[in-house]
Amino acid sequence: MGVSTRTSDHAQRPQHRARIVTGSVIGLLTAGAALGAGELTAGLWGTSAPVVAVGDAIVDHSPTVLKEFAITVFGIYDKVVLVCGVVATVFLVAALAGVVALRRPAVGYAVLVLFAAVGSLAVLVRRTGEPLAAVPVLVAAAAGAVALFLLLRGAPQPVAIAPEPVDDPVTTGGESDLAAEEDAPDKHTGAGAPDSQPPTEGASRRGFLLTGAGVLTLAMAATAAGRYLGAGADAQAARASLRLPAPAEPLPSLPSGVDLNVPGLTPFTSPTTDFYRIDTALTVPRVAPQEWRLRVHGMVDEEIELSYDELLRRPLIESDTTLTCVSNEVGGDLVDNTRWLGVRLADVLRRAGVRSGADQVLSTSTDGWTCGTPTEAVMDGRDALLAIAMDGEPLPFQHGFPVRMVVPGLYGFVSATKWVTDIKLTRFADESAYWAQRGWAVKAPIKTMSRIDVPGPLEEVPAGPVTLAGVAWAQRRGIDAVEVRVDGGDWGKAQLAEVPGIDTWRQWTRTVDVDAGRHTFEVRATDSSGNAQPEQRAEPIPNGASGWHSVQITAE
Ligand SMILES: Nc1nc2c(c(=O)[nH]1)N[C@H]1C(S)=C(S)[C@@H](COP(=O)(O)O)O[C@H]1N2
Ligand SMILES: [Mo]
Repeated sequence: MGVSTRTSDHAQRPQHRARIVTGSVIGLLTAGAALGAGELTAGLWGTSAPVVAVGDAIVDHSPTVLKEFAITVFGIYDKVVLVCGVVATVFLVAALAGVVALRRPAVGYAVLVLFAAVGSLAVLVRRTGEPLAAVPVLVAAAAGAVALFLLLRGAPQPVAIAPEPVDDPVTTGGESDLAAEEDAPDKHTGAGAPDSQPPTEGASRRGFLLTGAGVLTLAMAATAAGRYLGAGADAQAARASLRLPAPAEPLPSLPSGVDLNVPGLTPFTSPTTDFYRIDTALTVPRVAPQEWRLRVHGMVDEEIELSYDELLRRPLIESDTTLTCVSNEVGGDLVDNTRWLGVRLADVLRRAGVRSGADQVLSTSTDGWTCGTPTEAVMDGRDALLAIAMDGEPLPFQHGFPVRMVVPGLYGFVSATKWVTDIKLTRFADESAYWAQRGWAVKAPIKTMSRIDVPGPLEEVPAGPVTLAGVAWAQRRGIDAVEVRVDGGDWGKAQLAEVPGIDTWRQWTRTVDVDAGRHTFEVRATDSSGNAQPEQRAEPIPNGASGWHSVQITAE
């Protein structure tokens, strides 16, 4: 009797420790699964991750002195420290709850419910009237419950180590806890236990480890994916709540005659949702303005760094500029026009002080794409912008939010860096940009070009008068004339729409008479420097397509 009691004391100590370890692991993994699921759902949902929401709620409801204290002590890392504190608390409570849950699972689930309640409260006090914002918290709790269930089911059952007469109690008690535990299975089953035996503790431990590893992997993957997606959530929220400052130099509203109102003709101002998009980005970068910085360096007198707020405090100007892609084929639609709002890049460069000889403005986007623009083009007085808005709205993410470059007169690949964060003054002789390295031109001014929008290719029209209409562009020079001809006949001048300046495309229209049958219409433009658009065809590579656009139609 006395011996048996003593032996079970020895045996219970390792058991006790094993239970604490197992229980803590279960608790930590459950918390990991819950937080991971919360991060992922928040990332997909576009709201704050549960821990961040709790952190925000704490910030909102803590006294100013405390906030100031945190900022003084932790500086810009105060938010990080706070979130880490929340996470540490969750894990600590979870570890304790896990130990208890091993014996009383209900306690584990109750703690999850408690977390869900606290988390939901934290989200909802901030986002009143948005009950769905609590979804990530609820999903987190549900994932935690599933993980807890699986882990508890797979947990090695603490096996009572019954004293066996042959055992020397001193040896058993003297062994390390780990060794005593490790030995336990053999004592019950012996080596090479037949498969028909109920699962041994060794088997159940392996199962538990597998379950644990699975939960851990999923939790980490979910956290990573959620973080990745969620990075956009901040940016999205910031963009949505952005108030655009008024321009220091507003433009008058567009002349009423910019649109000729011919059905089917491309509108003068491209709706932003239809604006062509060209870039190398697999996923659209979502940069939060509060995180955005522009570094200006290289061949400058003084390197500078600008925050988004600093940029917005500089005088903003408006500019009507038509953007064109060098890959645009004759007749293609990789060209669009809008009114941009931004800061003059020349002003920013002048502040840094451009050194002589720096003939290239090499700009880089957050995703590492580079673009080389002649310094001259930026400094010569044209509306070379660090743009923040188009058509009265903050740039959409896919068009470069929060800041992009726009330089009239140059194809986009040498001028229009989206998500721009770095500008280096350098020499064309020393460094080359992304597309220049890939066989495209180093310098690429936009060629004079015209396009027929109406009638469309192979359209059938009634014989008699047919209205032709389209757009023409020659940014920096302006369109002086557009001519059309039918079936290679005489060129006839088209009527031109009004334009606000020389950097936009210009609508044109002309009515011609056609007999029944097939006809070919051709168009050509002349810019204000007197250059007529050449007939000779050129491929887009290396410096832009050329040639006359034509359409064939049938008149009946
Ligand atoms: N970061 C980045 N900016 C970029 C590009 C790119 O690939 N990455 N492509 C350029 C090209 S080739 C063009 S034509 C314009 C197109 O701008 P949009 O997509 O806003 O129309 O963006 C330019 N800016
Ligand atoms: Mo382009």
